[in-house]
Amino acid sequence: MSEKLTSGMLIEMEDKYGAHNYHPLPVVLSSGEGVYVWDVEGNKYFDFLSAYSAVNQGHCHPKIVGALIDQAKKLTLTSRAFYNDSLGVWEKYMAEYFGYDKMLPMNTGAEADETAIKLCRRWAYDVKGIEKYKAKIIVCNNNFHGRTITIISASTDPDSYEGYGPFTPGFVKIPYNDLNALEEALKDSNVAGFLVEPIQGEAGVFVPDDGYIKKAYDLCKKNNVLFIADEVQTGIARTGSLLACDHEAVRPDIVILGKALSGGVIPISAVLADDEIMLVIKPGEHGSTFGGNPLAAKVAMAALDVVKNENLADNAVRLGEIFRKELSVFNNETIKIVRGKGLLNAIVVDLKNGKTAWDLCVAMKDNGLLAKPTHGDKIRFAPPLVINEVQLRESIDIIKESVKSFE
Ligand code: IF1
Repeated sequence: MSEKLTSGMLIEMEDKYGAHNYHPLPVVLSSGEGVYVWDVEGNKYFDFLSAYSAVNQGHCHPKIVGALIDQAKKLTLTSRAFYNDSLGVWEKYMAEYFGYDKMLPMNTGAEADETAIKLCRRWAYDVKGIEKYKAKIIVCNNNFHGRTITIISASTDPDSYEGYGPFTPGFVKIPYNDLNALEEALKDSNVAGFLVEPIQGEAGVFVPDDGYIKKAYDLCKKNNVLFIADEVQTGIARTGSLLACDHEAVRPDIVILGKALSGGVIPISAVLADDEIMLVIKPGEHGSTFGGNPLAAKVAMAALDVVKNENLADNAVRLGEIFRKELSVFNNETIKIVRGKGLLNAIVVDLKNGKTAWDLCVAMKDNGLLAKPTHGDKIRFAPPLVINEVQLRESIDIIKESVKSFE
């Protein structure tokens, strides 16, 4: 009886009834498994976005979905007005898994970033002794930390902040990958923190020079400033180590996690820190209705078990090297730069005849692979970390064929 909704009808519906805050590729997905997604017409695609690295463990991973279903039948939400039988277990699990005294659970990446900013400011006044409300946090040009008013106040991208003022003060913006600029900015004794992405995702997977993170950390320590790593996108094995900061053996003072902490099943984020920092926030001073709910606790533990049990970090190292090598030696006019770490990669393209990275993404979609352009000429490639070598090589062939069709 019921009429089947086509892709065209569903796109029209979104256009008519939904806010226009996105401009998706014209593909309407209805199911997913591992590295694959299917559209409503039944076409199959490699997912090379992985929901912006939230689906590192692959779509609908049975262990994670199983944990979700089991817990959903028992208890989903209690609020933090009461204890629940899962949160403490998860907190202990996180402390042992990541090696921090404590965690503070939230839901979205932006909320976790906000939490880290609050922790940093409270630490500035209560521990470091900065004069009240004078604390500053250093951030980098071209950062992406989320969409709240405070976070866009730290943004240098007009698409993110333009038209939304007045803005939250207290941010100092410096160039990324520039240790001299950091050293200079750290001379201000009101600086309390340095908030940084170990690799800039939205900027087009911009990987800083080797040693930047370590030297930046050392400079922060020298100046009694908190080194705060936004690992929302780079964390949870995406770049080939559990955290991207692990590549330089840096242990940040505060770690911000989101996205793949749930394997893309429900929104789960968290902040990790040791007691000296975490305990500056007292009961009633910060929180969230859903943060720390038992469903999230069980899903996050299952999602992190999968990362370890399936050696996703090692797989990201090995397949990432193949991916970059194959596309680098692929001799053509179009791909100007191939860069990234682990399975967080991007290409910078130069297309002729007024064609854009968007057109190339549409062509790849038609050939069975989904990716999204960012900032005009860049395309990010970040498949689920459960991808195997055969699937990766098939995907590389699709990318090459699509590129060739533009030459
Ligand atoms: C969208 C980008 C990726 C993040 C880092 C915090 C957040 C994000 C390092 C906030 C979110 C997203 C959000 C998504 C697009 C996406 C993105 F292109 F915008 F930059 F992944 F590369 N810190 N990143 O990357 O997390 O509140 O969204 O859970 O549609 O806006 P959130």
